[in-house]
Amino acid sequence: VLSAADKSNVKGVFAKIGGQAEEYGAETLARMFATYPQTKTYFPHFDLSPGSAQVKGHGKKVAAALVEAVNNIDDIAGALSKLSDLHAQKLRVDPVNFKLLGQCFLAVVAIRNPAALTPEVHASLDKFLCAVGTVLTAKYR
Ligand code: ZNH
Repeated sequence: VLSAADKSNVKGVFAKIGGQAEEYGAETLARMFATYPQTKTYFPHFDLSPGSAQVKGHGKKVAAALVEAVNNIDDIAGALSKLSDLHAQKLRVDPVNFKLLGQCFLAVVAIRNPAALTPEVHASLDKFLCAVGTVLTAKYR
Protein backbone atom coordinates (compact mmCIF):
# COMPACT_ATOMS: atom_id res chain seq x y z
CA VAL A 1 0.00 0.00 0.00
CA LEU A 2 1.33 3.42 -0.92
CA SER A 3 1.70 5.74 2.06
CA ALA A 4 1.02 9.47 1.86
CA ALA A 5 4.80 9.97 1.64
CA ASP A 6 5.06 7.45 -1.22
CA LYS A 7 2.32 9.24 -3.15
CA SER A 8 4.02 12.57 -2.68
CA ASN A 9 7.42 11.14 -3.71
CA VAL A 10 5.94 9.60 -6.87
CA LYS A 11 4.14 12.82 -7.79
CA GLY A 12 7.37 14.72 -7.26
CA VAL A 13 9.30 12.48 -9.66
CA PHE A 14 6.63 12.74 -12.34
CA ALA A 15 6.52 16.51 -11.93
CA LYS A 16 10.25 16.52 -12.74
CA ILE A 17 9.75 14.15 -15.69
CA GLY A 18 7.07 16.53 -16.94
CA GLY A 19 6.81 16.74 -20.72
CA GLN A 20 9.61 14.21 -21.22
CA ALA A 21 7.46 11.23 -20.25
CA GLU A 22 7.41 9.92 -23.85
CA GLU A 23 11.20 9.82 -23.99
CA TYR A 24 11.34 8.05 -20.63
CA GLY A 25 8.85 5.52 -21.97
CA ALA A 26 10.79 4.84 -25.16
CA GLU A 27 14.11 4.54 -23.32
CA THR A 28 12.53 2.19 -20.79
CA LEU A 29 11.36 -0.11 -23.57
CA ALA A 30 14.69 0.03 -25.42
CA ARG A 31 16.46 -1.02 -22.21
CA MET A 32 13.92 -3.74 -21.48
CA PHE A 33 14.32 -5.29 -24.94
CA ALA A 34 18.13 -5.06 -24.77
CA THR A 35 18.53 -6.36 -21.21
CA TYR A 36 15.69 -8.87 -21.10
CA PRO A 37 15.37 -10.13 -24.70
CA GLN A 38 12.60 -12.57 -23.70
CA THR A 39 10.31 -9.53 -23.44
CA LYS A 40 10.64 -9.10 -27.21
CA THR A 41 8.48 -12.19 -27.77
CA TYR A 42 5.37 -10.11 -27.04
CA PHE A 43 6.18 -7.76 -29.91
CA PRO A 44 6.75 -9.99 -32.96
CA HIS A 45 4.82 -7.45 -35.02
CA PHE A 46 7.08 -4.54 -34.03
CA ASP A 47 10.33 -3.19 -35.43
CA LEU A 48 12.40 -3.29 -32.22
CA SER A 49 15.62 -1.84 -33.60
CA PRO A 50 17.07 1.17 -31.73
CA GLY A 51 15.24 4.38 -32.57
CA SER A 52 12.29 2.52 -34.06
CA ALA A 53 9.16 4.63 -34.51
CA GLN A 54 7.04 1.77 -33.16
CA VAL A 55 9.05 1.61 -29.94
CA LYS A 56 8.76 5.37 -29.56
CA GLY A 57 5.01 5.19 -30.17
CA HIS A 58 4.56 2.39 -27.68
CA GLY A 59 6.78 4.19 -25.15
CA LYS A 60 4.46 7.16 -25.42
CA LYS A 61 1.41 4.98 -24.65
CA VAL A 62 3.07 3.27 -21.67
CA ALA A 63 4.25 6.61 -20.28
CA ALA A 64 0.77 8.10 -20.70
CA ALA A 65 -0.69 5.18 -18.73
CA LEU A 66 1.83 5.75 -15.94
CA VAL A 67 0.96 9.46 -15.85
CA GLU A 68 -2.74 8.52 -15.73
CA ALA A 69 -1.98 6.25 -12.75
CA VAL A 70 -0.07 9.04 -10.98
CA ASN A 71 -2.93 11.46 -11.61
CA ASN A 72 -5.30 8.93 -10.02
CA ILE A 73 -2.92 7.55 -7.44
CA ASP A 74 -5.75 6.89 -4.95
CA ASP A 75 -7.59 4.73 -7.49
CA ILE A 76 -5.03 3.17 -9.83
CA ALA A 77 -7.29 0.14 -10.39
CA GLY A 78 -10.11 2.38 -11.56
CA ALA A 79 -7.88 4.55 -13.72
CA LEU A 80 -6.28 1.57 -15.50
CA SER A 81 -9.34 -0.69 -15.56
CA LYS A 82 -9.57 -0.93 -19.35
CA LEU A 83 -5.83 -1.48 -19.67
CA SER A 84 -6.12 -4.21 -17.06
CA ASP A 85 -8.81 -5.93 -19.18
CA LEU A 86 -6.58 -5.68 -22.24
CA HIS A 87 -3.53 -7.19 -20.54
CA ALA A 88 -5.57 -9.98 -18.93
CA GLN A 89 -7.83 -10.93 -21.82
CA LYS A 90 -5.79 -10.20 -24.89
CA LEU A 91 -2.09 -9.62 -24.24
CA ARG A 92 -1.54 -12.16 -21.43
CA VAL A 93 1.91 -10.86 -20.61
CA ASP A 94 3.57 -13.03 -17.94
CA PRO A 95 3.54 -11.00 -14.69
CA VAL A 96 7.32 -11.34 -14.23
CA ASN A 97 7.76 -8.96 -17.15
CA PHE A 98 6.17 -6.09 -15.26
CA LYS A 99 9.02 -6.22 -12.76
CA LEU A 100 11.52 -6.07 -15.60
CA LEU A 101 9.84 -3.04 -17.13
CA GLY A 102 9.73 -1.39 -13.69
CA GLN A 103 13.46 -1.97 -13.17
CA CYS A 104 14.21 -0.42 -16.55
CA PHE A 105 12.05 2.60 -15.78
CA LEU A 106 13.93 3.10 -12.51
CA ALA A 107 17.24 2.94 -14.39
CA VAL A 108 16.05 5.61 -16.83
CA VAL A 109 14.98 7.89 -13.96
CA ALA A 110 18.34 7.30 -12.26
CA ILE A 111 20.26 8.27 -15.39
CA ARG A 112 18.18 11.22 -16.50
CA ASN A 113 17.42 12.64 -13.09
CA PRO A 114 19.98 11.31 -10.60
CA ALA A 115 19.39 13.93 -7.93
CA ALA A 116 15.68 13.09 -7.77
CA LEU A 117 16.21 9.42 -7.04
CA THR A 118 17.04 9.44 -3.34
CA PRO A 119 16.72 6.03 -1.65
CA GLU A 120 13.31 7.06 -0.28
CA VAL A 121 12.06 8.15 -3.69
CA HIS A 122 13.50 5.01 -5.28
CA ALA A 123 11.56 2.88 -2.80
CA SER A 124 8.33 4.83 -3.38
CA LEU A 125 8.67 4.64 -7.16
CA ASP A 126 9.32 0.90 -6.94
CA LYS A 127 6.16 0.47 -4.85
CA PHE A 128 4.17 2.52 -7.33
CA LEU A 129 5.42 0.52 -10.35
CA CYS A 130 4.63 -2.73 -8.52
CA ALA A 131 1.14 -1.39 -7.78
CA VAL A 132 0.61 -0.63 -11.48
CA GLY A 133 1.84 -4.12 -12.41
CA THR A 134 -0.49 -5.67 -9.85
CA VAL A 135 -3.44 -3.80 -11.34
CA LEU A 136 -2.54 -4.79 -14.91
CA THR A 137 -2.28 -8.48 -13.96
CA ALA A 138 -5.17 -8.53 -11.48
CA LYS A 139 -7.73 -9.98 -13.88
CA TYR A 140 -5.67 -12.97 -15.03
CA ARG A 141 -7.55 -16.24 -14.52
ZN1 ZNH B 1 1.68 -3.10 -22.01
C1 ZNH B 1 -0.09 -2.43 -24.93
C2 ZNH B 1 0.71 0.03 -20.78
C3 ZNH B 1 3.60 -3.54 -19.22
C4 ZNH B 1 3.20 -5.79 -23.55
N1 ZNH B 1 0.56 -1.52 -22.74
C5 ZNH B 1 -0.09 -1.46 -23.94
C6 ZNH B 1 -0.77 -0.20 -24.07
C7 ZNH B 1 -0.54 0.49 -22.92
C8 ZNH B 1 0.29 -0.36 -22.09
C9 ZNH B 1 -1.06 1.88 -22.54
C10 ZNH B 1 -1.59 0.28 -25.30
C11 ZNH B 1 -3.03 -0.10 -25.11
C12 ZNH B 1 -3.90 0.37 -26.25
O1 ZNH B 1 -3.40 0.52 -27.39
O2 ZNH B 1 -5.09 0.58 -25.99
N2 ZNH B 1 2.08 -1.98 -20.36
C13 ZNH B 1 1.56 -0.76 -20.00
C14 ZNH B 1 2.03 -0.37 -18.69
C15 ZNH B 1 2.84 -1.36 -18.25
C16 ZNH B 1 2.86 -2.37 -19.30
C17 ZNH B 1 1.64 0.92 -17.98
C18 ZNH B 1 3.59 -1.50 -16.98
C19 ZNH B 1 3.92 -0.52 -16.19
N3 ZNH B 1 3.11 -4.43 -21.49
C20 ZNH B 1 3.80 -4.42 -20.32
C21 ZNH B 1 4.79 -5.48 -20.31
C22 ZNH B 1 4.70 -6.12 -21.53
C23 ZNH B 1 3.63 -5.43 -22.26
C24 ZNH B 1 5.72 -5.78 -19.16
C25 ZNH B 1 5.51 -7.24 -22.10
C26 ZNH B 1 6.78 -7.43 -21.87
N4 ZNH B 1 1.57 -3.98 -23.88
C27 ZNH B 1 2.27 -5.09 -24.30
C28 ZNH B 1 1.88 -5.43 -25.67
C29 ZNH B 1 0.95 -4.46 -26.07
C30 ZNH B 1 0.77 -3.55 -24.92
C31 ZNH B 1 2.40 -6.60 -26.48
C32 ZNH B 1 0.25 -4.33 -27.44
C33 ZNH B 1 1.19 -3.56 -28.35
C34 ZNH B 1 0.56 -3.33 -29.72
O3 ZNH B 1 0.33 -2.16 -30.07
O4 ZNH B 1 0.33 -4.31 -30.47
